[in-house]
Amino acid sequence: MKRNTEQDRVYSDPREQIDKFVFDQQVARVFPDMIGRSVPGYDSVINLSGVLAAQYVQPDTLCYDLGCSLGATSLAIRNGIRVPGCRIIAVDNSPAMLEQAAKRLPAADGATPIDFVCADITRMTFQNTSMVTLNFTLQFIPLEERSALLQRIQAGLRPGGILILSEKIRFEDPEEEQLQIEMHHAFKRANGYNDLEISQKRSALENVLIPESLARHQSRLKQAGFRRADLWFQCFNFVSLVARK
Ligand code: GEK
Repeated sequence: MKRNTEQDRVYSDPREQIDKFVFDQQVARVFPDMIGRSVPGYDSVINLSGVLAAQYVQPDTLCYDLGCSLGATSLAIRNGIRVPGCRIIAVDNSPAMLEQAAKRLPAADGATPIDFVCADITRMTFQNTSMVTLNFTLQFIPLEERSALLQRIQAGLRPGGILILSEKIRFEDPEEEQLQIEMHHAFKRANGYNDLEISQKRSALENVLIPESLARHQSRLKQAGFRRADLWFQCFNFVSLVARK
């Protein structure tokens, strides 16, 4: 998706009190700029989701893009799909995000349709799907709801179907954790964020974005019934896994 949006300056002015981070209009307006400058490897993960769609999406199935924000992953999947009869269900519970998504979606006659749905993904069931994406979304779901969500996704997948799970992770080794955070902050500074913006955003995300270790993700995916869950991408403390039914 093109980054022809306003620049993210949400945390640039000093705040007396930092409220919890929410996906409101202010964030939705600058979202492509915000996520591109904050998540190392974001563009690669999104574009490669399209490559995986070309490989694994099966004819006459649904693809679910969960926590779709402005629809970047949905667009990559639509560009990637090579088989007929598919639909993409793009879900987010932020009306502000979906409003921006609708404004930006380029028309593509004849291509796989994308339905934007405003819903809480922890309250959904999934059916007849060959590809599900959770690109940087599970990290915002309460810890106690994560297993049940993954089990429902697994249940809705057809044999051979995949889940792409992309997340910020934490590391068990305290020194590695520190070094990865240091490198992530260097990435943000290189993209124009200053130390005040970095620290205010970090406070706002405390207990809102809850990262877990790679091992924890892999064991939960196995418990949810996935045959395997393999790492296919890592950049600093951001990873993507492909889990297979
Ligand atoms: C991208 N995947 O550009 N139900 C539905 N949506 C939710 C829920 C929920 N319970 N909780 C959070 N969200 C996108 C980027 S952003 C990642 C995903 C980030 C939504 C939330 O509204 C937001 O749009 C998205 O999950 C997370 O490829 O901002 O770091």
